[in-house]
Amino acid sequence: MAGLQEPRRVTELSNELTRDIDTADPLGIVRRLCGSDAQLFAGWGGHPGVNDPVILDRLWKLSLKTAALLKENQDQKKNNRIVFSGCGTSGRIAWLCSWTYNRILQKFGHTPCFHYLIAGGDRSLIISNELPEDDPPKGAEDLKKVAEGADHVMFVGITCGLSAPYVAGQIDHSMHQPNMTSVLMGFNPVSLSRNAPIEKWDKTCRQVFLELETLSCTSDSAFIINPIVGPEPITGSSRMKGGSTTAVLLGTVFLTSLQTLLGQPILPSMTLPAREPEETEVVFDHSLSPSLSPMVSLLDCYSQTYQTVYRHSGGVASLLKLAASCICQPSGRLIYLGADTLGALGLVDASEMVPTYGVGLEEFRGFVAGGWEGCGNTEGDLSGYGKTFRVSLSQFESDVLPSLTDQDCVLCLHGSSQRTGPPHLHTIVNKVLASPAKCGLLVMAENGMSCNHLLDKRYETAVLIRLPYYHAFGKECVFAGFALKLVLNAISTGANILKGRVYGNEMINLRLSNDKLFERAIAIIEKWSGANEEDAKFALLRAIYKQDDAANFQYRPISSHITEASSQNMVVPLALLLAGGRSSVSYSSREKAAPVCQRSQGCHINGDRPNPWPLGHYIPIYLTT
Ligand code: S6P
Repeated sequence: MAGLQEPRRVTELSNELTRDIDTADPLGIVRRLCGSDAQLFAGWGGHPGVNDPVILDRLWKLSLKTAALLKENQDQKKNNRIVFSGCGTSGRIAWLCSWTYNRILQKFGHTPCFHYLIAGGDRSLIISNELPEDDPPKGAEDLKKVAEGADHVMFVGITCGLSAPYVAGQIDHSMHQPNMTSVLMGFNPVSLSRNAPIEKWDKTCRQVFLELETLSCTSDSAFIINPIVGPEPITGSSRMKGGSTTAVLLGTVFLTSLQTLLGQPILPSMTLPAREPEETEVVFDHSLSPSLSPMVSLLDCYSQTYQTVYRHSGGVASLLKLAASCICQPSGRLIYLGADTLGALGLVDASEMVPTYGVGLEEFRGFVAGGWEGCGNTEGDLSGYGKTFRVSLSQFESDVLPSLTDQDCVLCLHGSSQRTGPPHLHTIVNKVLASPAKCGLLVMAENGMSCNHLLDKRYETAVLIRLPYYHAFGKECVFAGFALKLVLNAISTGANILKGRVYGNEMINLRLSNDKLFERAIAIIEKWSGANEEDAKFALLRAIYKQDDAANFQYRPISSHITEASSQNMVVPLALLLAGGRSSVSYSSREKAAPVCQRSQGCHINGDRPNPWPLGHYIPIYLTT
């Protein structure tokens, strides 16, 4: 446990801009997310942000080092690899970015050299499989495998909270290898990185990351990229701002390196560096360095994409409202359909709902044209693992389409440059439009492209977002993907808020699937019940083991509590009741845990919800039918 005396990590703090997000209507939710996302570019709390010269300098040095490694592959036929790695959302962004950058290399006749690792393997790309996150030796083992036979490996370990033991194990390995460069990416000061003991390991994340930080002062084989972007809009939900910042930083560094290698501008309007990067004297004021300007322009493209998305707040709110009107129904579902990177972003957004809000696997789903084929994932077709992994449009047609009702919302994700999209997407969309489901359309449009062909009056809501920047290197939907991530995050988060799964700005029905989430649950119980840490933990154990006296369970390792809790729903709400002394386990478990749509449905979707809901009122409704 972090302990009470330990300051909380920035990524686990409550964001003051969203503290009342659960009382807001759809537009109010989107506006609050806009404010929180602004911190991605503006920075937070006097710490260096992404636009701070200190961070820009590190990004620039990293992009130079990468460009040099890529050049060696080209000129000397070296086998240098770049490996992005992380857990949960960080691993998913690692996948999407490595896939995109490899396609760019291939397009220009180069051999792909980007790899990704995700704790738990490819299955974790779309399900919450968070226990492997707590396993440093497995992290190191996965890294050793992907590094086999490489001349040099640039390892980029991503952990938004500087908290994942899996990544700590990898950094601990990589920083002691002569042929590896170690890069740690996360959004806390290193001094606040997680310091909890790790089962079956003799170090903490903080010990490893501090060692890397020291090394980074003297060696060009160690980098810490940790701009502070403020707390998440839903406390601890690093899929949101953490994931977005990861995408922006990886793009800023690695697209710049690819530009240097390929001699091709990322955007047609961009100019190439005036001098060879090797000759560049890196200065802290980037306006003085002509070579730095393409990298900074790229960062500005992301920033303008963010602004453009939120200039469409009304449209995003109307899609959110449509989705929530289904999610708030007893068996409502939200289903994303799309192609290519945009379709894959739908898969990713849907997959994050289970651990964050404790929803069922079927409630949020994504499907992508062609399924796993062409998704650039290491293990190829995963559909054999079961229904959740059947993600192609044909599988949607056979598994889901026949069961669509008017409680379902299907959201079609289009890029304008995809014309009508792949023929199969077009056919399926027509079938969905003829079904009882509510259909929404979201088009990420390139400036100047007509989108009339995509519009169909059978859509209940259609939103078109025209982006100033869309592609990178003429084909890859880099900025469209970033814009779509922001919009989908807003829709799915908003739908869960309106369903009543957020209290204040806390995810109070999180799934306890790893050590970090166990810690977070205790903090939530402490905060809302007023119990101290020890009592909060005891209440949590009572809720997990469904025993009023959980004394026998206290000394078990946390991993066994997690194993017991990870498949249970409503653990934290029950623990809150118990910690507040309002109930006994036997009383509460006699009551059926029920969806909370009774309190939200039909009221605060339309903005007339009592404000605020007192906890004493809220929790009993949550737990009883
Ligand atoms: C967060 C998401 C989680 C995290 C994962 C890694 O919204 O549900 O899956 O991505 O726990 O976190 P981190 O801090 O190591 O990137």
